[in-house]
Amino acid sequence: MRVAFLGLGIMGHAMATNLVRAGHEVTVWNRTPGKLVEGAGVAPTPAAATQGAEVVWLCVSDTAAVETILFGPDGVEQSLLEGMIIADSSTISPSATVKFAERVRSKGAAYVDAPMTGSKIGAANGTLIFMVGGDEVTLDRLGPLFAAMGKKIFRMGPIGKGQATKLAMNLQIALIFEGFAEALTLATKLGVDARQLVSLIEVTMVRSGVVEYKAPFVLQHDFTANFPLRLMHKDILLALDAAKEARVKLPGLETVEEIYEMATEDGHRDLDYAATLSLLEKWAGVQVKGEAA
Ligand code: NA7
Repeated sequence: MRVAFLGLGIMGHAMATNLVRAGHEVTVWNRTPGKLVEGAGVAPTPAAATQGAEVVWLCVSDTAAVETILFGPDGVEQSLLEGMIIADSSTISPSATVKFAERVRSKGAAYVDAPMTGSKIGAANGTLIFMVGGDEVTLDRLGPLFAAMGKKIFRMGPIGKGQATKLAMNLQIALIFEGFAEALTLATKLGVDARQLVSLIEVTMVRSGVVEYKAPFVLQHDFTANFPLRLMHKDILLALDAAKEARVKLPGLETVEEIYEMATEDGHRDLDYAATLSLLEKWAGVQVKGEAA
């Protein structure tokens, strides 16, 4: 298929690369020029990338970025034709998604929200899991593209439900990790070996995919960004906004949001969200290591 891929960050670059590898005709665009994908064409603007495309796939930071790319000067809308499909893999506001889709549909184009999970490794290996909102006919047309980038698609309902699901998923990741980080901090302060604690977690009902994935990095204090803290913070704020719109109270997430805010003030925004542990360590006056502090 002819695909315009807009946004070549950690996730987008790997996704566009997998589309090229699967034989699709890809044209890329990135706000900051100079990012390339081997085997793909490069366009100077979103509007130029969209010309002649069957599908426009977005993967950028936030709601404002998606809005600018779609509807700003030189945006996708300038070149949008009937029958085109816009798929958005950024994690953004569900209610804004519905509004964007309505505007796109007024031009006869289709819209799908397709956020994903699987992190940088899943994007590189083509094993992402997509949670999607949109109609089934459109999703069927996108089948070959999903297959090139991921291993599973969950259709969660009409437009916006993919984003709503993603917020509910990341809410859990943030809270589960916070529980793990607080447990490690307390245990270390009380003289328990962190590595031993992790070994115990792994064989009990306390275990989780989040801990399994993060523990090796955390025990080595390796906070290189797999999923940057600034993006998890953005998702927490999106979830709190969505909760406010829907009149839902999320007290646990509200507290965790404050920790992300303080971690940001401490200069950790571009590290992995696991760096929120640093704040707990600072408050407790300990450092979580492989052995008791
Ligand atoms: P990254 O690696 O931070 O990449 C973000 C991308 O978004 C990158 O290409 C940015 O372009 C682009 N971006 C950010 N703001 C804008 C605006 N205003 N206009 C156009 N393009 C913009 O994020 P990931 O790849 O890890 O994640 C992407 C999404 O998937 C995000 O929603 C996650 O929560 C899930 P730049 O190179 O900075 O010019």
